[in-house]
Amino acid sequence: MQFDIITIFPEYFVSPLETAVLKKARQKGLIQIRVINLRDFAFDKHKMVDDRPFGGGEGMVFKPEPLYRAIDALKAEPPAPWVVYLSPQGRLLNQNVVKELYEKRRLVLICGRYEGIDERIREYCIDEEISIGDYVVFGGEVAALVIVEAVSRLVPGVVGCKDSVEKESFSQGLLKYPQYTRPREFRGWKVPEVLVSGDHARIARWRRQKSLEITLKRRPDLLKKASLTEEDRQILRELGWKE
Ligand code: 9D3
Repeated sequence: MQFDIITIFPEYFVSPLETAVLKKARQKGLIQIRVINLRDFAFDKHKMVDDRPFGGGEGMVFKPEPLYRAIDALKAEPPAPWVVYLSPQGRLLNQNVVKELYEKRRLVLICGRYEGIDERIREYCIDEEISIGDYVVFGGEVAALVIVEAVSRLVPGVVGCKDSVEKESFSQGLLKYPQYTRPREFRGWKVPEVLVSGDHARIARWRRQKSLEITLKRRPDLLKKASLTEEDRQILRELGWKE
């Protein structure tokens, strides 16, 4: 999997890309990540990447020329990339979108700042626009990192155990059951007896029950798409679930 990130703040990416799982995945050659400084494609004396909006108004807009050159240089290298612009106007990211992006195999991620980019770049150079959620951040950099992490996890070998990618939250459609570790009693707070019973079938039933309870309480919307057995449905109905 290959990622090319276009940004005016390349330093922002230094430690995240050199830490923990991403660092390992890059060392192993499972993912390739390049951070491209947009200013390197600004050829004027002051390396200007932004300008005032035509028609007036607050803020600055990314000029078309540096962005065009940066994208064009990346598109010239095979294989053809999928070009994503991170913006609050984009399609909402979720695990299905993450899977689609993974299937592209090569992504160019453009981080916006200020009031956005010249509309002609959006119209002629970008394949899709993505938002990471309905809240406001300073720019596209944090969104690019979210995509790099979420997509990299799908690359075989990046996450230690294949099971943990497939079984977890959202993949299976339910939230996770509660976990406990030693000590069995902490400040008088005890670990549920079932978990230390050694009865693996009972533990599995308890965990499924807790997953269903927590999902119903916090994210009932997820239940519509979750793969539920008739026994799951019965448990949920007893908890007050209205299908
Ligand atoms: C003050 C400008 N706002 C007026 C409508 C719009 C605005 C533009 C750019 C607000 C924030 C930003 C910076 N954010 C991003 O570039 C961004 C983002 C986000 O803020 N939320 C969720 N996903 C994303 S992806 C890129």
